[in-house]
Amino acid sequence: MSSSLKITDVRTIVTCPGRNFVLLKIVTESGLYGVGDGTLNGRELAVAETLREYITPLLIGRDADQIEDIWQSLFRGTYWRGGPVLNTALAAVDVALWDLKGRRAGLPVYSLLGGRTRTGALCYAHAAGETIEETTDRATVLMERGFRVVRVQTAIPGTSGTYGTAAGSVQPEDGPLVEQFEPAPYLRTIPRLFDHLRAQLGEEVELCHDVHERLTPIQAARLAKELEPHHLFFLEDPLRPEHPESFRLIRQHSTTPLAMGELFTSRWDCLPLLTEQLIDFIRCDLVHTGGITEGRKIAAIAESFQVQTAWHGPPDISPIGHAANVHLDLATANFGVQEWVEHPPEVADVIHGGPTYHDGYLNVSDAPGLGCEIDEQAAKKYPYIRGWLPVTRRADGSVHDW
Ligand code: EZ4
Ligand code: CO
Repeated sequence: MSSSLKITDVRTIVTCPGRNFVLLKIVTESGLYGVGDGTLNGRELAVAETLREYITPLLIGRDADQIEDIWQSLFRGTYWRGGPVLNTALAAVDVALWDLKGRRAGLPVYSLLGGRTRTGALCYAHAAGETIEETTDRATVLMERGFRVVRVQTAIPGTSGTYGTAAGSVQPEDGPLVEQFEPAPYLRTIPRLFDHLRAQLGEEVELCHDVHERLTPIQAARLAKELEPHHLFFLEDPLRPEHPESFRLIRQHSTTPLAMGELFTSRWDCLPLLTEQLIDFIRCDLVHTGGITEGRKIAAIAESFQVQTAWHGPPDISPIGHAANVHLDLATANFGVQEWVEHPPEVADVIHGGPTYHDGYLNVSDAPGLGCEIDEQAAKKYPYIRGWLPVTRRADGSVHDW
């Protein structure tokens, strides 16, 4: 190993510039370094402790060139493998090593992954409202900004704090916000939302909707069937992730394209949905699925079955995670679309760089690596604040999927 590639320092940086991020910096003997993202919303310190206590000692002295071997040794070699905490920590290391390799080569990561297959990554943003009219107005604003694809969510009358609407996105410090869900009003409202959107916005704009794993198979089949005339770009995460065979039931009833994956943490979670062609878009979160190394393998399996990628791109992963998404998007033949959310302005104090939006598409610069830098001094100005994801209950008080 050339001494310049010997890992001598691994720094886990926990910071809250408007929201919590867990960032990683891997430094080699020569000062060459790479940056990664290990943010797991609401479980940030579990990942940070895994990185500090269990992973850093295994990285010191290793050859930073050997991304695949380090990946295998942290996943299989440590016996306990998988799950969101361990695979988010693994992703932080993986993404930092790809960044480091790019800086060493003087090439952007997309170039190391095979080079551009497209001029930009088609992206979508979120339009959410307390009423169908408000959702439609917000979608119109996004279309005026150039978005060709828009995710639409609306509050459900008679329930409180519907997923994805404004109130549902806050992260209170003092305990989880409780949201309410009832399938009957939800299943009545969403087709009305799409009736209204198509009447107001026309047929050209591509529309998505995130069910957030809240339906049973037959309920999801009904929704997908009723939405068929509105030609969705995709219906996202209709079912819980535990039993992929349930997607067969939706497929038997509808041609509405389906997307799934943000709760998956490995290629094996995706496999039955891909090999049986039960979905049309695989949308794992690279930051929770072992990083670019695992993401490109998932994309390659998906390509064999004509499934496209739509990597999860929420505000709770940092611009470094978003940059990893877009580098892979640009190099992936079967890329479909990229979810995109703008961060609060303080984020740019701590993390410089990241993807840029222009006229419906995301892009990255040709800077070596991912094109992101962490300002470690600025990160200290924003200490960690414990935050909670919401929980959802039915009208009778029983727990439901958020
Ligand atoms: O629930 O990122 O498509 N995006 C989503 C997000 C996820 C959160 C979980 O941390 O569904 O809102
Ligand atoms: Co989602």
